[in-house]
Order: sequence, then structure tokens, then C-alpha cells
Amino acid sequence: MVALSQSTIEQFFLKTCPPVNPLTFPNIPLIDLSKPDSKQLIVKACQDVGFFKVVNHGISLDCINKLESEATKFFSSPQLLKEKAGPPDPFGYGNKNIGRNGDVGWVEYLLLDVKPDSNYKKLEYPENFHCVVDDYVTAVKKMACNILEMMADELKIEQTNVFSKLLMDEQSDSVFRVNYYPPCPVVQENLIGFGEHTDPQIISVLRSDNTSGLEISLQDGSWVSVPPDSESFFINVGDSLQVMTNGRFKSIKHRVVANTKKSRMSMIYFGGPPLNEKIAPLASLLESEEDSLYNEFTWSEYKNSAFNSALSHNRLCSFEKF
Ligand code: GA4
Repeated sequence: MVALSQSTIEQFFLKTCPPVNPLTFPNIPLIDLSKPDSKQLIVKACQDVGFFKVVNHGISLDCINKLESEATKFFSSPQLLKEKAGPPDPFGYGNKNIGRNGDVGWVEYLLLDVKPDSNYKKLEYPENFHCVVDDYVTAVKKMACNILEMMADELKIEQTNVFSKLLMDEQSDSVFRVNYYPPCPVVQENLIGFGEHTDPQIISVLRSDNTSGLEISLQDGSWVSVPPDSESFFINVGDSLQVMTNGRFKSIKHRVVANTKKSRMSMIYFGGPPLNEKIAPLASLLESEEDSLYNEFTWSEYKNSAFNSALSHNRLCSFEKF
């Protein structure tokens, strides 16, 4: 990562919302996918927190390690080489700038379009990168769909693929991101790595190495630190799933704080619907007399509004009815 001047560093502080010294969250809902009660626990976690940790997920360590080692190779390569894969418009290599509305973070990243017909493979990446991304994304997408089907089943929705079919669709607008957070200068504790935001899609599947940094915001507004666990996955509800469940599931605000001692690497699959898909509360979930809380929108409309907003903006509020 290139050296930064004092004034640039100050920019990162202005974007943080100190104090950043939250408690560790000991009670992250833990879902063991091999257990028969996982469906109920998933729905409870989505309603209470919008976030949970998954173990016994069946994704091979080999597949995860291969991707991590290719990504490490990429981020440790010379800056000029990395920049051949940038700038992110929106896909490609990015460094410090997030989105197109002036957000900055202490982070480098690769943002990839993982639609089956996408052309990310044409970019210059380390050898093998596209193969390992394909294998990894295929595996996490399968797990995400399995989880979405369990949710639908537990919510007593007849069509149990009502959520998962949006990810399985050939046109599913899903993206994949690898974030690399270099250690930040010791004198500059509490730099923001990735500012607070909610994910606009349906579901996000995150895996990180064993460096801490991820924080989630609880319903009372407090921030808690999520203990890292490189062998598990963390799932969060996205804005679109909050809408489809008419607010029963919570799209959780999260952020990443940079670490002064260690770098951190995370990889996130964002499962999104096709661009023309209409997103609205599911009729079968509305109790009699229950109002729909949101106006219907297409994913394309929502995505445009998201990509034209600042990271921390509450994007759903302009689609709320009341
Ligand atoms: C947050 C979730 C995903 O990382 C992402 C991000 C996207 C980007 O990095 O370009 C956005 C952000 C995310 C929401 C608001 C806009 C768009 C940065 C930003 C300021 C890839 C996504 O889909 O939305």
C-alpha cells in the first residue's frame, strides 16, 4: 500500500464514528448446519440480529485455502501490477476509494462480477485466480441457497425456492469481493477499514482469516466486535431480504476497523437477484391486515440508488411506505 500524508490519514478519521472500542459479541447466533434444529435457529437469528455464524458448512478447507493463497499473492504483488486490474468501474482492483461517492477506507480490494456470463476473466489476475474464484463461488452459492431454502421452509412459504431461485437464476446479479486490510500505522489506531453500511443484496456470505476487525451494530445502536473464525462463515441479511420479509429479517449495519498489528483478508459473496426482478414483501408472509412496509422496486432501481449513495446512507428509507 502506498504511503499516505497526514492530511489523507485525517480523512479516514473524519469518516469514523468513534469511540471505536466495542465489546466483543460473545453471543453471535451459531448455526450448526448438520443439526436438525438449524432452520428454526436461522430464522430466529435473522429476526433478532440479521447475522449469524455457520459451522459444519461442508465447504472444503482446500477450496478456501486455495483462494486465500491466490489472493495473498495478488495483494502482495507490486502496486503497478495490481493497478492493471483497476480502477474498479465498478469491477476490478480498488485501493482506499470505495464506491463513487467519496468514501474511503484503509483497504485494498478486488470486486468481481460473478454472473455466469461475466467478463472478469479477461482482466489481468494472477494465474489460476479465476479457477479458484469459480470453485469457491460455486460452493458458497450452494450453501447460501441451502440456507435461503431453510429460511423459506421455516417461514412456511410454500415455494421454498422463493429466495434461492433469485441466486440460481442465470442473470443473478451477484458479486464477489476480496478485501485486504493492511496493518495501519501504530500511531493511527481506530482507522476505519470499511465504513458502516448495510448490504443491498439478498444475502452475504463472509469468510475471513483470523484477524479481528469486523463489527456489527446491534438494534440498540451499540457496536460489537465479531471474534474472527477462519473455519466458519458469517451470514448477513441484505436489504432486499429485509424487504421481501416485510421487515421480519433485519439487514444489519456492519463495518471493519483496521488493525495496527496484523493485516486482515476477507472474502464475501453477495447473492443478488436479476436486475429486472421485482422486490416487494411476499404476499404469503403478510398476515391479514398487515401492511406492506415498502413500495415495490426492481433490483436495478435499488442497485442504482445504492451505487449513487454514500456508503453509510440508509438506502431503504426512500422505499419505505410510512
Ligand atoms: C456494499 C456491499 C458490497 O461490498 C458492494 C458495495 C459497493 C461498492 O463497493 O462499490 C457500494 C456499497 C456496497 C453500497 C453503497 C455504494 C455501493 C459502495 C458504495 C458507496 C459491492 C455493494 O453491492 O454495495
